[in-house]
Amino acid sequence: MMRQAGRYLPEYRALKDGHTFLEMIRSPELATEVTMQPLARFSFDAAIIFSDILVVPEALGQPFSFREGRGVQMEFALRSEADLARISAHGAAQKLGYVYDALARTRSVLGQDRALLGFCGSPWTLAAYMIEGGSSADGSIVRAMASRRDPALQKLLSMLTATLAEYLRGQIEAGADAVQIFDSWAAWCDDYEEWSLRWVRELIAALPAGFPVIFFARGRNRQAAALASTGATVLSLDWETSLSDARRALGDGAPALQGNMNPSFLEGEPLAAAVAAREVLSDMAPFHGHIFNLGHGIRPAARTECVEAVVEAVLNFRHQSHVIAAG
Ligand code: 1CP
Repeated sequence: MMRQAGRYLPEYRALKDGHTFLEMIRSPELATEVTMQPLARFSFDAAIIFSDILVVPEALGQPFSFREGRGVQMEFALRSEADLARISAHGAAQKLGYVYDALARTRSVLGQDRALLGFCGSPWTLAAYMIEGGSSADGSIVRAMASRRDPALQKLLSMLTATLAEYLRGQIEAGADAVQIFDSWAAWCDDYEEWSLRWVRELIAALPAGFPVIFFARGRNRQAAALASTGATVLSLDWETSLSDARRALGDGAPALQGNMNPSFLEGEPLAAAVAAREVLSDMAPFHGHIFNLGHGIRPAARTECVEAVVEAVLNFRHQSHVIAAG
């Protein structure tokens, strides 16, 4: 599940009492421990490495911290070609050795029956953080740069794409079984093909042929065919659209679809959560190529009883469909 670690688990909160988030992601031992926490509780069949998309801007020379309350703050904002001199792609992917170490460590304790996911932000989404100078309500600055076709934005996207390609290849070498690309601020992109999709396509093309890539583009679920044109193996969709509608729009075959239960069901009653999970599964039962997941990250208010109920519902559903298939 996306963002499977985090504040909904008491054991995560306990670890966080003694360490900052940044300490935890920079320590391969702690990152492995946090990655494994939900796996010890629940029968998930994949783990996503505990890290953050913002480690890449940091490796390029633009550190980040957390704002009081909510959101992230970059140490400075990139606004012009002159500002680009403050960052450098040189050796950036090598500075992320702690992520590769965490992946290798996690791979060795995870067991062969569970998949390990690496990840990164999309070039556009990372550029948005770097240009806005942190979390933003509307992305107005990066949007304006795109609409005037600012060469600084083009250069930044190109630099990010090259660095991300090296970074993902490092993750794959370290043992990731698949990688997920998060385009969380896809909705801010007025010409989506020009400023995001073509860079994602270039990034995917730079990975080993056939390596599984999952693409998540928040707010773009209705454009599944455009998302598929990146060459992604799997599209991760939220609950904005039904998976079966997306499947029908795409036709049979690749890409597979991941999703898309609304995570707010994890904050209510376990029975209702199980019903919601079965609805997603039934919707996709007539089709091949579905990976059950939440439609977005798990939130701090999620109840472990609800997560448990959802996992059970998924396992039982799978079992039933196998029985039906066998009969
Ligand atoms: O304890 C805490 O409060 C830290 C919360 C937290 C966590 C658990 C942050 C801060 N990052 C993470 C880990 C994380 N982030 C993972 C690892 C998997 C896991 O822990 O289960 C992943 C895959 C991410 C991805 C991520 N980080 C995205 C893309 C996914 C999405 O939600 O759209 C984004 C946009 C970020 C930036 C980020 N990191 C953290 C926060 C609070 C934010 C969002 C800031 C904003 O709203 O702009």
